[in-house]
Amino acid sequence: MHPPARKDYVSVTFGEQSGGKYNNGKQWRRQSCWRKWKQLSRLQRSIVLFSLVLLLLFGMSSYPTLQYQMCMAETELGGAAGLPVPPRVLPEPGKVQPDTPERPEGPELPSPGLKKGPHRRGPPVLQGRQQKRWNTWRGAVLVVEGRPSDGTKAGDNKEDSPGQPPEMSPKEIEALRLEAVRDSFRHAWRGYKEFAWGHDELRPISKSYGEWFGLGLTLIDALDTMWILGLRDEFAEARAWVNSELSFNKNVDVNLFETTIRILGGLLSTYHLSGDQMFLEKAKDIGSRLMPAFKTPSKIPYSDVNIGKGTAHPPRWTSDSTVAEVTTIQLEFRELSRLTQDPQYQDAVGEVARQVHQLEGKQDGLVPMFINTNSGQFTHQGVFTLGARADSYYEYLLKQWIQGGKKETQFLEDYLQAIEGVKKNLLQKSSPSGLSFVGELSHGQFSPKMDHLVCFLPGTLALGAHHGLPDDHMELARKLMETCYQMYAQMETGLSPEIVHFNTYEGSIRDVEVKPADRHNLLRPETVESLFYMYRFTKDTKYRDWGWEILQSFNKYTKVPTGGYTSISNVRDPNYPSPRDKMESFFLGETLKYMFLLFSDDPELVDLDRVVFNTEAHPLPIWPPAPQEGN
Ligand code: DMJ
Repeated sequence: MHPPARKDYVSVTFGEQSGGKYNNGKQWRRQSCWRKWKQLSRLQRSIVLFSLVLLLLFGMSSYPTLQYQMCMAETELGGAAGLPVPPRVLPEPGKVQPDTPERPEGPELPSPGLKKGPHRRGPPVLQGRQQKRWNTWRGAVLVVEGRPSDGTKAGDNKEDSPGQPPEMSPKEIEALRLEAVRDSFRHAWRGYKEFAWGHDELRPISKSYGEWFGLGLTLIDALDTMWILGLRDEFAEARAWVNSELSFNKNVDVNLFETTIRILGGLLSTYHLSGDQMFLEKAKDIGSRLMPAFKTPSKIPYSDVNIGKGTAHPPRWTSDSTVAEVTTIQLEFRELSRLTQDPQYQDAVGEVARQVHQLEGKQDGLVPMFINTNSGQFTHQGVFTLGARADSYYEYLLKQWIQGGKKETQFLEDYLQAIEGVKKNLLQKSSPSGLSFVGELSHGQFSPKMDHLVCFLPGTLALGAHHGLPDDHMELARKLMETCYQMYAQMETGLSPEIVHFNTYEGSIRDVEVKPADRHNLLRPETVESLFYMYRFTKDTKYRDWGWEILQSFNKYTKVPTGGYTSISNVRDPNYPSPRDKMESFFLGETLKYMFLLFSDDPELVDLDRVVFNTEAHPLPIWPPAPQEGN
């Protein structure tokens, strides 16, 4: 009735094989494999399957890296795929970068006369491998139209013939560096536009995108940067997207803090810079959608809000919020109230600040890292840091005082007390070079650990000193700035890791240690931010030179030829810094903006007596005195 397919198959095939004929047909091979598989014991089969799964997982995890290498190979070989290439991250030093067509026509610019190498100011050699780093770095001169920017010919060995670079006027140096930042921005933007337009973050190696909130985070974070850099065409395109595509009426959970500092802050500052009402309307929309976060038993906000449903909740595993997160939304909500004449925003964040001001559990003005949304009390007490989870609490104490016209004295008092607390509890010197650093305290135990995030502090201290706070704040700022710079300069790539540990024991060989898990660089802004403030207030050009070095290191180790920049996993390996395939929105929102402002000598561009930057580098106005106060 029905042919016993399996039997026919077996009989025909085996008959031929047993008859001595050689059969290498596809069907035979398949069937033979199947027989062998059936003959295996259960254990053997499990081992084979397990190995296959392992192989698959390994293949998947190395996919972005492979793609990256192929992308590099294509670039280096002019598209000749298939040839073996070493796993370089960027084209050889001295080669024209693939984005050179974007460079404006014009005279070839000689080097700004940077002094490079260990003869630079600063402490003596801190890492055994520093010499190697400098040798590597020397090759990384910027190339314009096929010629390095220091006036040597491409390929010249500067070790053999150091030469004297032609002198440049300060104006020429400024122009060169500003254009270099614009180039970097354009390059990053090109990748975002091509592969991630309207999405949250560019994944430059896989030429795709990542979503966090699904709100075009990078585009919004970058709006005021484009305005400040004078990139009007790019700005116009982005504005059109915000106007016609951006909708906050979405069933999506967003983080209150991140959305406030990046999106609300970005829209408000862009409104102020451009005068375009559309940005204010969008700011009002997102601001009001974030308000459900404050409906908690204590009025300390939840971390997450669903901006479509109007509901809010803490993370799944706790009812705590992070102290930095609930105390770093004030500048933005206060400004929203001022602009809309609707006090609800300012009232909500003011209540949080009022409660934190009077809470028990601080040590010399230093705050713990967590706060409970039910009780309104600090939790996990006894641990103090100026890094992750507490950092911008201190920043916003000072900045709220400045924003409000220096009248809200409780912010100033808390800030001054906290800086004394830092000096007393967290400030130490490294060995052997005596770098001042800010460590952490855990139940009375000091840890010499410092996050890169702490490098906001020199800039904030300098800003306070500019606004009349004690001179010793500026002294501390100078010392910490040096340390933050060394966190870059002492690494083989010239880029800082996420976290360092300082040696404090006399007789240590080096000052800085980096644990394997801490070797990543996420293109963070804090050091460049502080360099900007330090240069503004001291006019010491070494801060600009340090920023210039850092920009070149970003270009050398994180720039992806097909567009965009990537976070890396290993700042200690200049041969393969392990790209992570992600460009954080703050690279455009903050890092490149502060870099540009560092190099610009136009005090009008951002006047620090009239604006205050939010923690995501979005400038907001310092409130003018009310009319009756002015009289
Ligand atoms: C940014 O989102 C902000 O600067 C924030 O205050 C800290 N983290 C990132 C940048 O590192």
